[in-house]
Amino acid sequence: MLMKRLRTVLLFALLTAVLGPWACTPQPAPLPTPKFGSTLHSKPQKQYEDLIVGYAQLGAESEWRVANTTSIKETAEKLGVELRFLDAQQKQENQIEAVRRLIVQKVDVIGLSPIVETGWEEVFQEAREAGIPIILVDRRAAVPEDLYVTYLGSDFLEEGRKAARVMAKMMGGKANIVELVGTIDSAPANDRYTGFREVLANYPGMQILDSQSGDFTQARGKEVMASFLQKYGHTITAVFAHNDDMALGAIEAIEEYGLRPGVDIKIVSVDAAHGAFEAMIAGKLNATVECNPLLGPQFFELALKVVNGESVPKWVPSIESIFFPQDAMEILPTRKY
Ligand code: GYE
Repeated sequence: MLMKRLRTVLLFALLTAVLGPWACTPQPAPLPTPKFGSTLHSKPQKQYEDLIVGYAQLGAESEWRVANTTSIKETAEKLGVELRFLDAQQKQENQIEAVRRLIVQKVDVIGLSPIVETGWEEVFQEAREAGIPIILVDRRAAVPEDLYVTYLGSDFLEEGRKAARVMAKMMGGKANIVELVGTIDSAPANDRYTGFREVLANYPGMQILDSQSGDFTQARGKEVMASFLQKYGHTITAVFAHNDDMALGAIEAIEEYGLRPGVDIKIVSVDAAHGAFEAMIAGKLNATVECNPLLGPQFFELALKVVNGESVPKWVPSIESIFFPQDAMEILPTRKY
C-alpha cells in the first residue's frame, strides 16, 4: 500500500519535472505587478494610526476652503493619522514645492487640491518614482490617469448646469447675465463655465453680457462686479458667481451702486456655505448650488485603502443639492460649513 502510494508520488514528480509548464498541474497565477500602494498578501495591513499622510492644500481663499481644511485636520486628529499639512497660499509654485517636500519626507500618501488643472505632470511623476500615491481632492489635474490613484470631489460641470437651470427658471428664460468666474484654469472654474453655457444654449433669451475672473475671493468678486456695473449699469439683470464668496462681494458692489441685490439683480452662486444662507435669509441671494467641502472622512478612508493595496474607483463624486431663500432659515442651523 505504502509502496504503491510512493510510486504514484514519484511518477507525478517525474511528470511535472519533464513536462514543466505544460503539465496539467494548475500553475499559480502570476503575481500582479505591484502598483501604487499594492501589497503582497503577507504584508500586514496598516491601520489609521500607522499612516503618515501629506496634504498640499492650495490656500484659504474662501469659506469653502476653510471648511475643507478644517475637515481634513479634524478627521486626521480623530482617526489618529499623522498629518503633514502644507498651505500653498494660492500659488502653484508653492504647491509644487509642497509636494516635493512631502516626497522627501517619504509620507505614505499625498493628498492635493490642485489650484489649477495644468502643469502637474513633472512633480506627479516624481511622486510616482518615489512610490508615493497621489489622491486628488476637490480639484482635478489634467494629467494621464496613471499619475494619480483617485479623484475625490464634485461634479463641477453639473454644478454649472444646475446654476443655469435655476437661473433660467427664476428669470423666466430672459436675462442679461454677468459671470464671476473662479480662479482661471482651475477645474471648478473651467467646468462651471462650460456646464452653465451648455444649459443656456437652450434659452435664446438668456445672454451673457460679460464674464471675468474674481479668483474665488470676496474682494475680487466685488471689484469685478463694480466694473461690470460701471460698464453695463441697469442692463444687468442676473449674476452667476462661481462661488458664494464672490457673490457676497457682488452683493456689496450692487448695494454701493444703488441697486437691490436679489431683487433688481438676481444672483445664483455655488458652494452653499454659511454666508450664502445668511444672504438668502436677507433676501440678497436667490439660490446657491451645493458643493461639499467636508471631504476629510472620505479622503482618509481612501488613503488607507490605497496604502493597503485595495482597489478604489478613479472618481468618488460627492452628492449635492440646491438651496433657495424660502428654505434657508430652516436649513441654516443644520449646515456644517
Ligand atoms: O467652490 C470655491 C473654492 O475647488 C470646489 O474652490 C472648490 C472651489 C469652491 O475657492 O469656493
